[in-house]
Amino acid sequence: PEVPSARPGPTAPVLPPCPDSPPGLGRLLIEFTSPMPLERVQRENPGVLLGGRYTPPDCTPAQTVAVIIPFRHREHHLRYWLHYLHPILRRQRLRYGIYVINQHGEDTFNRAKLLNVGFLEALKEDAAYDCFIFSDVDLVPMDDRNLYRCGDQPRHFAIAMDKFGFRLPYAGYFGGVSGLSKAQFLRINGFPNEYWGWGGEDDDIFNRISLTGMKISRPDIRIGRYRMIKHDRDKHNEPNPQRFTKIQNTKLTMKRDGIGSVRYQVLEVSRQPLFTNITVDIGRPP
Ligand code: UDH
Ligand code: NGS
Repeated sequence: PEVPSARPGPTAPVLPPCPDSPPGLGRLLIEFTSPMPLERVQRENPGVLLGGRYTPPDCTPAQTVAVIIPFRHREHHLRYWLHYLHPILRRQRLRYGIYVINQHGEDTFNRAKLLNVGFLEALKEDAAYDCFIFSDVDLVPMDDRNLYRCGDQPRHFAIAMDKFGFRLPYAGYFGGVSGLSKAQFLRINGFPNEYWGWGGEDDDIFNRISLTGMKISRPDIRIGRYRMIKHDRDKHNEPNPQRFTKIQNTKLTMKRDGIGSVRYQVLEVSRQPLFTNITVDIGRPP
């Protein structure tokens, strides 16, 4: 009998790699004055799949990016964030998913612990995530050349915020929006779980990165510009009086306090059209 030829059967077309420097990026006009109904944002982002997932249709991205947002009672900010960020991330040719980590209840807020939860829960949804971008809900980039990707060092994106006069407030600032590869995140044992209330957790993360011999990478100051949505201080997120002593002790605490020790209970996972909402009980300060 005839030996069948080794011709491959019908397969999906192999897409070229996505560009390192996607075309058409630059300065953006960002404002938070006109109201932003969620229905409008959904209508304007039809290519986004349930849960806030997106894959470029015409190229293969090098990374899969999970964007993690710490959250409680900021629906109004989230609508602006989704309105601006989905088109930006799409233009950046990223494969991504959006995870809003919603702290249940009214106990003291804990930003860094929520980010740890986001890392673990995103990976449960898709083991392909290899890059994690941690973003406050009230920060929108003013230039989409600020690519939401990971590199060979941890990345700080929000380096020139309007509220700081478009400058870094201090050399070791790592707040607002940052990104670590899965390997970088695990190398620092993730983020601290023991910063309840406002302040210091980003400095602790900076210390973890320095103590493990990594260096922060940052975009050009002209590109890393951000607008922050103005807001009053939240309830139940008062400045943490322990933060100054805690950031002196990162070297001791980072071994026991981190992604290896985070305890929490997921109460609900809800796949919305533009994001995955994960409501979580993270407990309360001791
Ligand atoms: N966050 C919430 N809900 C809260 C507290 C914090 O969603 O109740 C999240 C949100 O993603 C926010 C991030 O945590 O962007 C960081 O918290 P933050 O915005 O309170 O921190 P920031 O430094 O503001 O921006 C501190 C209060 C400043 C008051 C200034 C009054 N003019
Ligand atoms: C530092 C805080 C950081 C904070 C930064 C900017 O003092 O957590 O200010 O704050 N560190 C400590 O308190 C130890 S901001 O002006 O955005 O409110 O991110």
